[in-house]
Amino acid sequence: MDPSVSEDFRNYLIKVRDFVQKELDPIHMAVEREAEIPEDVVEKMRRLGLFGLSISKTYGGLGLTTLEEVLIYEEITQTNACYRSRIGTSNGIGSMGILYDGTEEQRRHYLPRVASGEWTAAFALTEPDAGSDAANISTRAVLDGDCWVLNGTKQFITNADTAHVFTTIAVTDEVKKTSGGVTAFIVEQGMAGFSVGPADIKMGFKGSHTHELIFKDCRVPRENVIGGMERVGQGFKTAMRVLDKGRLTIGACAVGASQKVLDLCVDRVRQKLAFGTPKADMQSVQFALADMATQIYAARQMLYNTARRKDEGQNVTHEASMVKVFCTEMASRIADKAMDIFEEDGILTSSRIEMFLRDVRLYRIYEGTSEIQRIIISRHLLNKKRE
Ligand code: COS
Repeated sequence: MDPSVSEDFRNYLIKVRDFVQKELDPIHMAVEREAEIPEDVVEKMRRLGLFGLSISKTYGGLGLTTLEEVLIYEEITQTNACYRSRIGTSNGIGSMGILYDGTEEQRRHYLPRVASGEWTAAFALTEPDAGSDAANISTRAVLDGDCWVLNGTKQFITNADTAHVFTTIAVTDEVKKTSGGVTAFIVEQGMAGFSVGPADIKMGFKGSHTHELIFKDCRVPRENVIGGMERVGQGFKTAMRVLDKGRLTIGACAVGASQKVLDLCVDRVRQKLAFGTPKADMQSVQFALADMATQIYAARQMLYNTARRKDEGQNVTHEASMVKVFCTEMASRIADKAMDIFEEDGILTSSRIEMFLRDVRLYRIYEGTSEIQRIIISRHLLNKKRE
């Protein structure tokens, strides 16, 4: 345990670990099969405060530091990845824009409800033709009297079916684009002209639902611009700040999943015989485990160090990208190696390896692909912006 965390937090982490082992893990296969987290389990997550990890105490959350938050996510991702998705998207990218840049009135209205889990928040940036190239979104918002009128389509929006609040990014000035022409709005479920499409059918993350969002002359009150009318045009920066934090937490998810896969491999090679002796006695297996553990150790150190630096108020944009690319690519390598160690049994659902192999693949894509992270890192090195 990191020495800088408080006694209170240590006790909370132990409670979360216990909850993961006793409540979440035993049903991880049912959640996968049914593609749904049972509502009574979501209710227990609410009671444990998991929907308010990153929301300040002033607004009803736990107000954890970034380091504390990544420690919690490391625990929760040692089982089915969709549990983290349910809570992490809501009190992460879904509501962070309101916490960072919202008006005091917006914070007081939305954040306590998100922190308690009464309302779920979602983040609507990605579009069918603009995922990585966030500057090229085509959802438009035009001011008409007291409302902004939104038109466009968003895609792959996590928790859209349960969300009440959508941090929605739209273009408000075609010329200025990312430099003053993109605005962040709070769209609420039920607003006229707003609808949620059918659930996507995916290869992994089955218990976490993504949907298309459709805005057809959707009228959003002026007061729903995040930060108020004086922040019209500043929404790209809000989205990028939110993603800086999000990318760190995805790094934590990748480390948590990798640790679990390593633990499963260690158990496996102790029990499984090959050539008449436990596989654990084979040097090739020992070296594979050693390499996995070494990579996880390195990933964890860069994750914690970046989280600490963020907590100190430093700009960690390119370090967060390094964390995301390193940790998530590591998780894929480790899950793939685990498949070698488990051999044919690895493809059985009961091994859990096949689920991790499918799920960790998404970590390399959402909240910015590995290629996007490399663009951010190399731009920092070369100090060069897009022409
Ligand atoms: N924090 C605050 N502001 C930021 C920022 C950050 N991390 N990154 C960029 N900005 C600001 C810049 O300073 C710039 O402001 P000025 O014009 O006032 O100088 C503005 O935003 C535009 O920045 P930039 O020119 O770097 O934007 P680009 O269009 O070149 O795009 C990338 C930058 C590629 C990094 C961005 O499009 C991106 O992150 N894409 C991936 C999106 C993503 O993760 N999608 C997944 C969806 S969420 S599941």
